[in-house]
Amino acid sequence: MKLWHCKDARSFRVLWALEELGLPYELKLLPFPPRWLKPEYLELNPLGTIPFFTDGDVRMTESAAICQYLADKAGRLRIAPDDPRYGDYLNFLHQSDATLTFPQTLVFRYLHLENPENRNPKVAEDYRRWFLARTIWAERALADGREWLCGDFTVADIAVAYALLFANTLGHLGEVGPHLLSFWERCQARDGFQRAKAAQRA
Ligand SMILES: N[C@@H](CCC(=O)N[C@@H](CS)C(=O)NCC(=O)O)C(=O)O
Repeated sequence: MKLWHCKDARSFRVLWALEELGLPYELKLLPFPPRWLKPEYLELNPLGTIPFFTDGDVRMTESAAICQYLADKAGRLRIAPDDPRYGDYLNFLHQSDATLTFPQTLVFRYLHLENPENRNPKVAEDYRRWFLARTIWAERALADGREWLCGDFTVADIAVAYALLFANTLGHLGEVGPHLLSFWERCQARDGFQRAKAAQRA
């Protein structure tokens, strides 16, 4: 398996899942954003986005889907379809990017990535509030004292926790709820998380 990755970008979900599952992989580190700084990357992935992941002939570009693929292939860190928590599991997995990271990317874009003349603090502020409002589902799930979103640790925890990593990068982590903040502490303490951080440093 090969993973194209930029430090602390959404591909970190996949890197962390690979480390938690103990799967062998080759890491290809790119500068961010690759579409500008490594234009030849577009020949591999015409979207220009990361992650880009291959496993033999399989080619994938969606971080949450790749985590689901890895957990299913390994038969671990997932909730099986015959388990009553399966719906919750899939919901968190997909919520992680479609509902949580999506507004964060607009904050990032309109505060940092755009050329100065195109930056827009009002858009960034609106989507910062949008993100914070959307964290309520996970915050409430954790309010009963459970350690992980579905009870056991799964790739859905990895996918949702990435939104907290990004919140930290963007400077709004302190505004999420207390249960999510404790969850984020537990995530960072995991060996798999630490190994993924070390892998991207190396
Ligand atoms: N929905 C995709 C989004 C992938 C994506 O947009 N990644 C961002 C980095 S976090 C990216 O590559 N941005 C650079 C660009 O669009 O040029 C996922 O979850 O993997």
